[in-house]
Amino acid sequence: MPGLIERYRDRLPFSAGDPVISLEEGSTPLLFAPRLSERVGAEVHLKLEGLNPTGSFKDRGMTCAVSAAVRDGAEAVICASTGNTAASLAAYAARAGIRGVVIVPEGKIAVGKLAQALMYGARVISLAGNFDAALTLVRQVASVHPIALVNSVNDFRIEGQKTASFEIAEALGDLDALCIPVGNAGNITAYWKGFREVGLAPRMFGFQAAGAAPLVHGAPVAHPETVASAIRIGNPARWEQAMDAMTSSAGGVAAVTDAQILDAYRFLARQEGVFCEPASAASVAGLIAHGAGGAERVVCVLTGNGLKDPDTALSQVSGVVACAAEISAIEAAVL
Ligand code: AN7
Repeated sequence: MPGLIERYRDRLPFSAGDPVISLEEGSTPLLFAPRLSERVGAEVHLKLEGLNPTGSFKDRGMTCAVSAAVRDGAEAVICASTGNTAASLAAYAARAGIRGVVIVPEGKIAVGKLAQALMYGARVISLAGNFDAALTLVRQVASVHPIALVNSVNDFRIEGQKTASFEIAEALGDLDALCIPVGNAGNITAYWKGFREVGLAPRMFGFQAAGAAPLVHGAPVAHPETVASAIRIGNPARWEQAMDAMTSSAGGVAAVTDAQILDAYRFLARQEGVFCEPASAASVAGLIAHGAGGAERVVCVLTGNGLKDPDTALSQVSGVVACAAEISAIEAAVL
């Protein structure tokens, strides 16, 4: 499949001769979830964004943001990140042949994401502060130096990410509700824009981790905490737009506890064969805990791949079975 810019150029801010930096992102599966559907009493589909080239939905936005940066002559791109934006930026910067710089909160990014950012060759800066502090600082740096800021405050990110709604519309025709995790609130903003552009208006339900739920409280959270490190964000940049998406679609925002997130995380792996990362499971945790306003057909966005965070996965399972290299021991272990 061609990448997003090629597929949807007529609905994206790119012209025919513009450079395209792509890893053939998008075109991700929309998988029916029979057991989850039975559990919540609705027809539930999972948008598997973890199957993008770097394992998260960020690639949709990054192909657009980096292509635009290259078009505009940028020699470097920068972001603050809880991990996935960093991995994606690093990959697209490598592909473009420009410098990538990422600022991540010290000790709070999943190990797979860190490995990605480093392998793709970005400069990885570990900040003694959280995501919100990192975002404030990169905005300052990008405002005075010729470095393109590619966090979701960059409108090209929203443009790219809205294409997931186009794909859902193509696959289903229509849907009643969308459940999505909310961190910095770029993705819910993008999905709503995409749905509006194809004439759909599903109810938008955003879910935040209970320890990092500023939209639920109506006030920034100074010290956000959650096992879902990707959405450990206390002051979302797209706050108003996220609230607008939820209110104008008659959806809503609610919190899910870490225990609820981890329950959904295990359920998806064991009952549906889908391994997503903890932040992604917040969409399903929210659907299970709060419902989707009686919607019949629901899409849950699974934003990132489970392989990104092996530490959390291993904390949720019993260990491997040790065994001597003898047939009787093997039989005892297997049977
Ligand atoms: C797996 O990488 O903010 O509400 O810096 O990685 O658009 O922020 C990640 C966010 C959900 C929330 N699921 O999306 C980053 C970053 C996963 C994520 C979100 C993120 P937004």
